Amino acid sequence: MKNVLIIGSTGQIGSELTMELRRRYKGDIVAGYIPGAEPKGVLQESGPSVIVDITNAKQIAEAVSKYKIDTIYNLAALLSATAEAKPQLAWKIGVDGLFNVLEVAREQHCAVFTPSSIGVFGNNTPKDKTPQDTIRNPRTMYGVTKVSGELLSDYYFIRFGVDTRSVRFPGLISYTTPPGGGTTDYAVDIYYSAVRGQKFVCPIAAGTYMDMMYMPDALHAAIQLMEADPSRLVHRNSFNIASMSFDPEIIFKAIKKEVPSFEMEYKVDPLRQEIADSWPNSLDDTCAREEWDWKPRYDLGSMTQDMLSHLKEKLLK
Ligand code: AKB
Repeated sequence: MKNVLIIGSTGQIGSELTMELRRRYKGDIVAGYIPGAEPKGVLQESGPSVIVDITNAKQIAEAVSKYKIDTIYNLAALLSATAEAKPQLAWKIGVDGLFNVLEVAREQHCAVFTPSSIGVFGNNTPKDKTPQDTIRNPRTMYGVTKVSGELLSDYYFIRFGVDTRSVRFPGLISYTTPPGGGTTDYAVDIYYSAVRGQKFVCPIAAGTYMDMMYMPDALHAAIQLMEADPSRLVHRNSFNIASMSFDPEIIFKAIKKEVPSFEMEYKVDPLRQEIADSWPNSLDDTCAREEWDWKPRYDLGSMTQDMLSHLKEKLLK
């Protein structure tokens, strides 16, 4: 029996993670949302939901107490490009919000999962096969909030024994809920253009490599880490995880193999390009593999076939 609160349950990760947790666990899997982003359809019908604004500590505490929550998945965040446009709000949600969650977890004895990101790394970090323990000096507000979140989460574990765990997600690709305001969003948008029969206008330059991951692997990583034997964990906040690294040309070619008429042109967005240039080309995820048996299931080819077939169903029905 597990009672779980998902903060940010209607976002890109939350909408799928909530359903996956409901499939796996008995108990209350509670979808936390903010007004204006209410759960709909099966997400709303398949379990309890509650208004939880991460900036409101009282709301978090009341939801945790009401549903006897043992684990919080804290998915509230602004993605990298949006965080540059709204740095104050990004801090308020990413750091002040996390502080609220950790305090409630300390008082009410919950485990906490908070996603980190490849955005914790910056221009001085080794670019290829970026190690687990290395320089974290981002120059974006998104990266600053993610590094702060990693440090704060480790502090709560060391100082108070709160069971905090985290992974550094790469760009996440899914056909369910689109991301918004991220630097890696192009790798989702490109599939929508291919299925709609449109030419894709790519905001990231050819030759820009970033790590990416298919959503089923990302969900599996979060849940597998939270279920991992704590005695094996040398690291906690946060683990490098990886499954594929590509640039726009490589993903374009993988899609064109399935959709021969597909075309792409470039119109580089300077903000997103600057952020992408500061991120690693690829991560070394050896520690995640050794400490909790992380292993991705999808590569670019199998993800592309799955994405295209689901998007055809969704968009062309
Ligand atoms: C973004 O692009 O901001 C995110 C991320 C890699 O953390 N998808």
